[in-house]
Amino acid sequence: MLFGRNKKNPIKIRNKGAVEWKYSTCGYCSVGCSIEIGMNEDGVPVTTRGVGGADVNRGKLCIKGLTEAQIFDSVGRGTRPKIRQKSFDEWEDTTWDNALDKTADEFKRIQEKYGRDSVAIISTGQIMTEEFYTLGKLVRGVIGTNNYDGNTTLCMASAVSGYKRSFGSDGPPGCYGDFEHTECLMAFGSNLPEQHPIIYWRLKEALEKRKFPVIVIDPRVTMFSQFADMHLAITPGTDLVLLNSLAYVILDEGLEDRAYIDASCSNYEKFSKTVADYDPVSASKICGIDEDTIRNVARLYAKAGSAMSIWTMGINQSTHGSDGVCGINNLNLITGNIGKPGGTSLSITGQNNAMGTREWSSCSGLPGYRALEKPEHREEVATFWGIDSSFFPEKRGLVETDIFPAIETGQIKALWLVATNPMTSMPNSARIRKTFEKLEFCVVQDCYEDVETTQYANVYLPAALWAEKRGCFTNTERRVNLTNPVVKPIGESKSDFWIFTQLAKRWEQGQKITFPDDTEEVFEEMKALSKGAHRMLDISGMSYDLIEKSRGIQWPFREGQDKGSARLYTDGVFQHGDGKAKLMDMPYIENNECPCEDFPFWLNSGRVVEHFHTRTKTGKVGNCNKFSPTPYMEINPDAAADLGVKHMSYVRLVSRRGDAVVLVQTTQRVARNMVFIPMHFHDCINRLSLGLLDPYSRQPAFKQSAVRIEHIDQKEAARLNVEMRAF
Ligand SMILES: Nc1nc2c(c(=O)[nH]1)N[C@H]1C(S)=C(S)[C@@H](COP(=O)(O)OP(=O)(O)OC[C@H]3O[C@@H](n4cnc5c(=O)[nH]c(N)nc54)[C@H](O)[C@@H]3O)O[C@H]1N2
Ligand SMILES: Nc1nc2c(c(=O)[nH]1)N[C@H]1C(S)=C(S)[C@@H](COP(=O)(O)OP(=O)(O)OC[C@H]3O[C@@H](n4cnc5c(=O)[nH]c(N)nc54)[C@H](O)[C@@H]3O)O[C@H]1N2
Ligand code: SF4
Ligand SMILES: [Mo]
Repeated sequence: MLFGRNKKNPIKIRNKGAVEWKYSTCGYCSVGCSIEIGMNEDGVPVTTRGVGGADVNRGKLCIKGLTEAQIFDSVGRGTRPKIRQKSFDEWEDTTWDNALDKTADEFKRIQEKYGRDSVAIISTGQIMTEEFYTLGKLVRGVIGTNNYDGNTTLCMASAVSGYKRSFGSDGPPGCYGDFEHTECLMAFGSNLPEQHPIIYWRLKEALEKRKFPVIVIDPRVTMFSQFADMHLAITPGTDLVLLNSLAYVILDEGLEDRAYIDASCSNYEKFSKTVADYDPVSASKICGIDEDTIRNVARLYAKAGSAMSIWTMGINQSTHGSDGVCGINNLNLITGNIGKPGGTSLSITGQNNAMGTREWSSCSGLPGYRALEKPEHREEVATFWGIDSSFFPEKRGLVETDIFPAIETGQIKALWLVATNPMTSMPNSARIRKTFEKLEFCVVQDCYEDVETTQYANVYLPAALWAEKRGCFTNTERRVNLTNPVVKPIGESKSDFWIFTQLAKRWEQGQKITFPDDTEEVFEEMKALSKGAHRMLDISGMSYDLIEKSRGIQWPFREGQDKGSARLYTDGVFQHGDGKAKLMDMPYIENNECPCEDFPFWLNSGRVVEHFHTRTKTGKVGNCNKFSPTPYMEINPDAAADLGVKHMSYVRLVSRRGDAVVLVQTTQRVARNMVFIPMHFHDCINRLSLGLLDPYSRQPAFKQSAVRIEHIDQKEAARLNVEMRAF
């Protein structure tokens, strides 16, 4: 029976019975939304809402934030420490003492036998900043291995490296408020509406008040490109060529900001000589963007009163990732668009606390953007912690993508994973799986015990989830925000902070160094370490109370200041020794695994709005999982027709590394020579990916490899798909 529109029942939002709301920060992505968690009469989290007075999200949340209350007690949460003698033995529940004793004993045994660096530690971008700082203290100050890194090598390493090469330091110089001022925005390899929905909403709000051109550079027709004024469907891996060519046009037509270049930039001669080879006619042949468009975009950008660029994984995850970042920085430097309202080079970060690890974890050096390579920094931190500075290595050790090959060759024997799932997220999973088999000892510390890496773990440490603990996250725009514990950690699980401090006690040196009892004390310690006239990363004016009241504060925020700093480098002075930014001269060298006769399709990968990474969380939330419950591939309908492949049938994809069975989704989003697969599924995209490394950042080129498509018996495929998922 048909009802008239006005007779339809209105949508009813079920009353979830929240009687109290508790303040926190969303635990998923780097947008850093302030969130309130609704508790029912029994003190159980039942729902969430955005915080109206928070500058970041102004009351809004995306689908992940809106369903976040469902992940506290979802299936797969680890509630007890577990232990087993060999990887494939049965798990046994154990006590915390046992699990931690075993971990410390094995690390000590292995270090004694094979050397200090034979134990590797890989952490994350998803624990609290105070936890990062504490882990850094434990690793650098107590355990003493130099093979310590985070999953941020898969994510933000190219941005970090590019910022350092251009500006002399890491630290995104802009903020979301720049949308309100800019006259032209370019987005490179970023699908903002799906991956950073609330930043996108901020951009849309700005666009509703005042029109300015939005240009999206992405080989795929993303949601962002559909909303943009111009979409530049670039040939994968060639952004550097486009960027050099944009600079060519700007210099050739005299559109540069000469005064800014003279006052604030070095290396102009070499830079201008290199970009002189990238005239739009030659560049268009490589990057696939026609010469007129290159000229138009260059003029539009250079003539705008202020112009900004944002970028995410389409740039970072490439063999030219670091160069791409420098290319974006070059563009903004020669047009005088750094540190001014609406003029910036803003890397959109990934995980909720990818920034916190960059700042404080000591993964790439020492806390507070200090470097192992600088004797004065080693001395300063050693004195502060009360240890001998000779205990520190004099340069950074291996990063995640070099740690796995070092396990393969037997150089590393033990691995401790904190909040990361490389079995699913590293390229070439078959090789990673073999690598795990070579370990003598493996510890997995995760909120979920069903994470794939536990297959190879000897010890599993159940960690508390984000809002079961207290501490800070830093978001994309350098805003430090507070997370509060709204419930106790589930079962016997413990905060990562507790785990680190308890483990520290099991070393003699760990008893000598002070590890505070709670995270607020740790924050005070970090504040003290951040203070200094020339320190950019100064948080000395912050306190937990003030952070919560302000709904987040941007650093630098020095003692006595009444407002955080929206932008860096506003005075045109940079962190290189000469105070200048360096214009980088970077010729393009083609080294991608390009499509060929045997593997005729580009394999691109990325994300969808409803899932987060390896789905340990969103895979268990009904409203997220129902949109894409199984691995699938986007293919152009014409390419599908050529191959006789039908929409919603299964195919086998084959690369030089391995194969994967996926469901076909025909769509014009991808070109005829490209397929796209979401990264979220285990035993899928990364069975195929190559992941060549960027020479500076060592970040894998997840988005550029080659595959072929083969037919597969449909019943066999359905069976295989179930079996593969079940492993
Ligand atoms: N819903 C959701 N949101 C998330 C996450 C999530 O898992 N789910 N993860 C968070 C994290 S950690 C991260 S790092 C971010 C990632 O955020 P994004 O980088 O925006 O997401 P991706 O889909 O990985 O990649 C972005 C785009 O890069 C394009 N691309 C591929 N190759 C190239 C190229 O050569 N050049 C250019 N210009 N573009 C290219 C792809 O087609 C894709 O559309 O998202 C964060 N937010
Ligand atoms: N093909 C392809 N592969 C990719 C990418 C791509 O675009 N394409 N993107 C890459 C990028 S940008 C990223 S960031 C990585 C992400 O890769 P991973 O870091 O491996 O993925 P996650 O699923 O986020 O894993 C984080 C784990 O930490 C756990 N966890 C969450 N919070 C906490 C906590 O507070 N404490 C503890 N102890 N555990 C916690 C979660 O349950 C989860 O198991 O994937 C990379 N891999
Ligand atoms: S945009 Fe990011 S931080 Fe905001 S609610 Fe969504 S997942 Fe959470
Ligand atoms: Mo990421």
